[in-house]
Amino acid sequence: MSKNIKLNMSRRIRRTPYTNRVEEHGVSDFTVVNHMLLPKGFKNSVEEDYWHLSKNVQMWDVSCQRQVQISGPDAFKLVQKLTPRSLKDMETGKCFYIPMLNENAGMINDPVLLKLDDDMFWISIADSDILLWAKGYALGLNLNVNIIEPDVYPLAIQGPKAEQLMVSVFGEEIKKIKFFNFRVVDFLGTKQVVARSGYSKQDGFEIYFKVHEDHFNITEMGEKLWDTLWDAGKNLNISPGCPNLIDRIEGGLMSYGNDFTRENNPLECNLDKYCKSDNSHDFIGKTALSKIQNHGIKQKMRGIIFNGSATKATSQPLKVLTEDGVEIGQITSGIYSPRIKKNIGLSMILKDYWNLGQSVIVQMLDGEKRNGTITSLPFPD
Ligand code: THG
Repeated sequence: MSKNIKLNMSRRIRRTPYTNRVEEHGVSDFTVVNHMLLPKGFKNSVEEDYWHLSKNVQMWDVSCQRQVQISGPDAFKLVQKLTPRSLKDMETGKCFYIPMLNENAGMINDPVLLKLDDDMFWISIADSDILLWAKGYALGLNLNVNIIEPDVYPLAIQGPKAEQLMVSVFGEEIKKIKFFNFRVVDFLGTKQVVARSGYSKQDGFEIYFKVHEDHFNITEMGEKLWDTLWDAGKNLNISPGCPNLIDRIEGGLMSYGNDFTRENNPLECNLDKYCKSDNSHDFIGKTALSKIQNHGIKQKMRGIIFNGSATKATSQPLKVLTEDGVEIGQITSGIYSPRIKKNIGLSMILKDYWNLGQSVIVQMLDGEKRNGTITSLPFPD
């Protein structure tokens, strides 16, 4: 598509409390996730942002990680039915990465689940309409739950200096938050959920900024949070940022809708550890999943390192072939890695070819053929 075709902005493409700030910082483009704007880049190249993220601290508007809040007497029962991962031992204050399946064991989302209380959960979703799915299922089962999308706008603080920045704003307690745990901290008299997590392989935090009833001006409060963090980060070389494609691919973090879809089951996505076959609980897709567990899978997500000039971020999948021209997969996220000094990509690969070290051919969009090798995920250091 030509560079000067613009996406028409309308109310359906929702702005966030930070969009004004993001625009003031010179955002170059957006994508849309969960019907909400997600910045894709600023003034610097993806590569400059990658190096900055690996050494400093960045602030990301990830408000599009919408929360599906499930509360009430049947909340646990419903949430457990939505995932093959057992939540039996999940404690309040924990974050769990959970696959969500349809009746065919196809992936419909891969959110982060937060347990706020025994009868209160947030599902921090990737790009599909889980609010409707959960409501429909609860209605069908006649469960006693309340399901809403609360006014929560996650702001991510990512990078090795993230802890230092967070401590300066929220206090020493921040240091006690372990990976994939959260705590409730104070911000200007409001209670905010802060988790140690984020869509990168760097250290970092996600502030699930919530607008409380007595603050009807969401944007004003959001900008206050943004400005407070920004001012505290100036001496740490803070910059605005967004999920970085190089860092994400190197880290083997998959993107729903890009790297996997409803057509894929969780085993193909290397999510086996969240789908133990000895789980006793019932969940959507259980019968289909156990069939797949018994019969085995046909393809699996792998890393590919490939030669040739530095490729820009893939906008369309690149075919992966054998030397004889048999199609064995497609790279759905790919880019040049300045650390590995080769092009890298994520691809589902057919079973006969998924062994590590297997030689493959990557076909560029103009037809050019490049030599490549299958590698493990995350990419080796
Ligand atoms: N943060 C929050 N919500 C999200 C995302 C996020 N929702 C959408 C999307 N991202 C969900 N996808 C992922 C994928 C991977 C991880 C988080 C969200 C992740 N995984 C760790 C890993 O693979 O190393 C650890 C998983 C674990 O130990 O359970 O961080 O980024 N709020």
